[in-house]
Amino acid sequence: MRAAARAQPNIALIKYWGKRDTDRNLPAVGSISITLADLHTDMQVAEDETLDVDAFELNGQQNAAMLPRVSRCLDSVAGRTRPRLRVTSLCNFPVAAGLASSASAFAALVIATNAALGCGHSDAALANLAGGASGSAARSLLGGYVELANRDAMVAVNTLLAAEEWPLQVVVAITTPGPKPVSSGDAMEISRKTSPFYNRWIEQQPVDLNEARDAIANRNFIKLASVAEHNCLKMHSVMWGSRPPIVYWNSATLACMQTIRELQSQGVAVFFTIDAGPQVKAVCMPDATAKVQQALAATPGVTDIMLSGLGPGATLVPLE
Ligand code: 2P0
Repeated sequence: MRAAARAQPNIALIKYWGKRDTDRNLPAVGSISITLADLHTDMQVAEDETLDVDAFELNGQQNAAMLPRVSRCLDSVAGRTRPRLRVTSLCNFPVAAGLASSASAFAALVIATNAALGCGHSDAALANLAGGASGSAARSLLGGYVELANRDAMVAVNTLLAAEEWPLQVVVAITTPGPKPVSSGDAMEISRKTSPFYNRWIEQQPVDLNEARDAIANRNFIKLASVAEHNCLKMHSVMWGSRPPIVYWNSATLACMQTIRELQSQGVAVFFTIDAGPQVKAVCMPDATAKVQQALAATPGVTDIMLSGLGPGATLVPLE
């Protein structure tokens, strides 16, 4: 009645923004992401008869704020008549700051819970359970280049390319370590209800997905860079056009984009992407990593740099 799992966050290159069903947390669009190697969440799930309610500890501290969401995810995996569970999460990167910590957390949580309680869910079912908790979590079940597709009332994830088949690097420039002001779930709903660009965003997504899928299949960096930056800026345009506006960027976010533009003009193989937070993720060819890291570290407002290659999907790990 105990199991542990490790999952890595993923970075969307073609973004998920918008829900077509908030109750089941179904995304309004498909998306394509890369799973990271060097950032991770370790999640342990253990039955504990002494508890009256579930317990959730994040990085050594009880976390009451996240507990309802964790308990809902446990219910969805193991049913409401399940025993009370003690959930312990260790995350080696900042949480709730636009670094996809909910993706790695919920991917690891469904895998560990399924194993701890012997629920016997299929991989396809686990993707829907992870996605039900956090849309992007379904993608962290798999490694490398991952596509999430909408299929009727379900999501389905599949690997487009394994990490080692095109081992790009990611340099993350941290510009503010704190949590974000508006959760991405709330922000998506504001966009759906108020942004004049929302419907066009949904309509155009298949075009970007096709282009990115093709670029990945052919390992065409220039083409992937072009469609990923376009898709990222289009998503942020939807947010900026919302009422109230949703602006996750700060001045350092823009400075990092400028740094990346300068590197590109020197022929460095790098592109940026930005999620629901002010951090900038620079995706680059391996031989460009040192140059990209140096340039971003020297950009005003950057407080920290994290490096990661591409890695595997969520897996069970031995109990400590
Ligand atoms: C993504 N983001 O595709 C997009 C890009 C943020 C910007 O998925 O409401 O935590 O839990 O389903 O997955 C972040 O949102 O949202 C996200 P919920 P999630 O990575």
